[in-house]
Amino acid sequence: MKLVSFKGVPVVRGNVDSLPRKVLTFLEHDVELCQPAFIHICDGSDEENRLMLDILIAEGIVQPLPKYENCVLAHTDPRDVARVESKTFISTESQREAIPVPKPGVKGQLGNWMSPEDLDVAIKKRFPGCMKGRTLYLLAYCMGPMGSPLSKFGIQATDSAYVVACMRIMTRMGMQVLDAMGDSDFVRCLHSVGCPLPLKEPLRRDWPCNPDLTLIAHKTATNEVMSFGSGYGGNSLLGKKCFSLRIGSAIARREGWLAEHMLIVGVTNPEGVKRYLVAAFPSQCGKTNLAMLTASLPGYKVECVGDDIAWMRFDEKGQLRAINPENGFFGVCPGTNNKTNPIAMETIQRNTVFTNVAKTSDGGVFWEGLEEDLPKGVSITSWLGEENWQPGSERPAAHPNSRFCVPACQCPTIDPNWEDPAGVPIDAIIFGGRRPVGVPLVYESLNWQHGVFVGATVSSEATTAAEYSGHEVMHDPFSSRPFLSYNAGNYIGHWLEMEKPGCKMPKIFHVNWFRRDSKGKFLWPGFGDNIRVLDWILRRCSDEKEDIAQMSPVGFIPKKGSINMEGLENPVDWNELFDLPKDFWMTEVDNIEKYLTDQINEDLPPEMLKEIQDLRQRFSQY
Ligand code: TSX
Ligand code: MN
Repeated sequence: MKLVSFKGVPVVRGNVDSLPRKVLTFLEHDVELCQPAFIHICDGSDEENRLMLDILIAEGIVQPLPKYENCVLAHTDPRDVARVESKTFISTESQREAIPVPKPGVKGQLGNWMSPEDLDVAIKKRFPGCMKGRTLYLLAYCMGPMGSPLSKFGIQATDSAYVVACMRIMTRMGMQVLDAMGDSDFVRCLHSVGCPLPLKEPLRRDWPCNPDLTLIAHKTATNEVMSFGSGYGGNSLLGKKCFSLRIGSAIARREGWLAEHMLIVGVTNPEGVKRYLVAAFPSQCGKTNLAMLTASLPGYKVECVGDDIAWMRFDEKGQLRAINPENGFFGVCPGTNNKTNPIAMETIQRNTVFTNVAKTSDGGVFWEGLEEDLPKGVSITSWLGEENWQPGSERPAAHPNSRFCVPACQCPTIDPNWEDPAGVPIDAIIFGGRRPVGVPLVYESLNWQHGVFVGATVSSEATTAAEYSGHEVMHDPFSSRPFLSYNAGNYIGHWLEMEKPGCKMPKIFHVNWFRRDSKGKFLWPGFGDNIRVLDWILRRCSDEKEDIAQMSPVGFIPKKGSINMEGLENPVDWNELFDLPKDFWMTEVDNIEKYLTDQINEDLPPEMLKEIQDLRQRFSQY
């Protein structure tokens, strides 16, 4: 074999000479900085994927799962299991571009900023020589369908074969992208696990990472991402949160479109009318479950375009259109089962990379809430390697943030138009949260500006990291708090500016599947029955004006009986579901006002102050 080298580094796979000039410049810089032992230009082929999995198996990072077809299981260092918000930074010239300056004495919650000078220091402390002894994999990928004018290219250099295997699933990656790229621009992504060879200290569970020095940095002005020290999920699969949301929303602001943390689905009613909608929810609200909904109403069908990210822009006719920039699902395992999401269960039977779930002795996977009876004599080994794990054990079988990584095309309900280069037409935008009290099942905003306010004030019940403090309702504007890459005030401003003459503005709704009665019981059955709410929403978007909505202080709510409740297993209490307790809402308005003015302060668009006043006014007369 002829060994070609680049900057003195052997190229073990791929042809450096065939790379577009700009890609070559990028590679040159990263090779000089990181000093890898080998270079591998990824082609995205099945054969290459096999090679990656064989390397990962040999290194003890993944193990095969013989119970399924071409599935593997990875276990990480227990210190590297999730995105780390505190180590995620946006670097811009001025701090105020990236994050608002909170009121004096208030701690900002809307992102972390680093000066370009400090970032340079941080990079010089981490990246020089960080790939010594390792292979630099060069990935060329496309976010969005190949050939779509809405898609964007990315290049990622990484020293993790696990990242190569997952990026191949989550993005369109390989030769076809390099061929299509030509001299186009691309987002520059550099990733290292931060463990040059020889190791300074032994790996834990064979998983290379560097938690002390973990840093995920974004230079939004130049479309660059630099990630160090973590091999997991959003920290390392840079096409996802870093590119599609953080860099993406900064590009979208400049170019006049929206990059949002939203699922996309198509809903067909019994009359055969199909409409698409997008929905944003904070974590733990079942976004992937809604994206893969099995409708409980006869004659309805829900098809999935995406479960996490939507890139949206108005076309020349003024119709909002959306693409899913991703090529796969990176979903949370615990809680996924044949009742909550049978479509996901079917999707993950093949070609899936599982991470941090438990393993069964017959070569399968297991997690909390799988609700599957194990065959006789089959035992469980927990994600931490605890053998013969038993239910009720002190530690969970699977890590709560354990994941499946699977190609979207394997989803049985993937929408036939999911890769349409033009995107799918969007008629409704849904925001939602996990709200145990006060917030009705569904309401519709009064207009676009009020809808933007609804998005800006999204809150959700979340288990707080600290001890057993229980659940607390946390603000999560546009369900994008961890993904904001420019000043949240400007983010709201950008949403307001989307409303333009000639654009058909989609209606904006808010849903809450999680309201509880005084005894703590859920008032709404949720899951497949959510189709009843989607149906009401889409009837509101229809040209046939049905008389199904009434004005309320929060916006339009369904007229009693206008949501189809036929065939529900148990009757629901309509009055409780749509009750708007005045005392709760007066407090809620105060909370919203405090949060927005504390956090966004001088950068809060005055339109939001007007919406706060109006909401308070409507309730004070209620
Ligand atoms: O995903 C959920 N959705 C959306 C489904 C399309 N979950 C799970 C949330 C954790 C990720 C839900 N949980 C939903 C829901 O609509 N609703 C609930 C609350 C709930 C849980 C159980 C029951 C009813 C409501 N009923 C029984 O257990 C019988
Ligand atoms: Mn997400």
